[in-house]
Amino acid sequence: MHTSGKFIVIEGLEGAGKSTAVAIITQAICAAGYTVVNTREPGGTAMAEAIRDIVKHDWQEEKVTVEAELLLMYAARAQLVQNIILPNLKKGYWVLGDRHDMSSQAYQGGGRQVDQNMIENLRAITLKNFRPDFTLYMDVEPQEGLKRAKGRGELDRIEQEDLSFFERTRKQYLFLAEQDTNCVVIDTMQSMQSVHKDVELAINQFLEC
Ligand code: T5A
Repeated sequence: MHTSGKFIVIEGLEGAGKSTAVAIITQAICAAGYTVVNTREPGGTAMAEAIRDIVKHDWQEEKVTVEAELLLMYAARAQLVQNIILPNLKKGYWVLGDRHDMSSQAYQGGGRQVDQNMIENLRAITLKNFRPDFTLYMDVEPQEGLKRAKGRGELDRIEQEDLSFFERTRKQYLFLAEQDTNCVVIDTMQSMQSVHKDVELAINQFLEC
């Protein structure tokens, strides 16, 4: 599939500092003279935002099952990729995603221990050969990430999972990051100032390529 803009993705556990990274990268891309479109997953279209609400808070009194969660993540991704990401890339804009497919591989594949073949099949149906041009994985120890997330307010449905869920998710993130030559890992256990510097360095190196 031919696109002329670039698709950059920020990944990481809750409290990893993705919002800060998004702000730094948006600024760097704009400074390089490109138009940036920001997206988030699940979400980013009217329907995908409704799905976000369900996966973050359950549906009224009805619990979201593991299978429904997986399918909803991909339904939201299909809406966002077809309606927002691809049309903007075709216009030559850069798209900066707060989460994308690596989140499903890590949370549903690692955290929920869903069979990888099942995820691969959904990925093939939804994305075909579409992949990010560059991914920044913001690595944080789960305990620290959850502490930061708690400091920000009430925890949502997924954030209330136990520590072992986030440990499995992080392990899978690290495994995926190591395999992906277009992915850079940022250590966010450092001070915010050091994280800021590392993010700037990574995006500037990508922009210089
Ligand atoms: N999900 C999503 C799936 O399970 N499968 C999928 O396929 C997809 C797409 C989405 C949820 O859905 C799940 C994953 C999630 O559980 P979300 O709101 O998009 O939810 O994601 P969250 O991770 O919950 O978003 P957060 O806002 O918690 O994470 P951020 O953006 O990484 O954290 P941020 O930047 O707001 O930072 C949190 C706090 O930490 C501080 C910040 O100032 C802030 O107060 N902080 C630091 N403090 C000290 N030192 C540092 N280095 C710091 N960096 C940040």
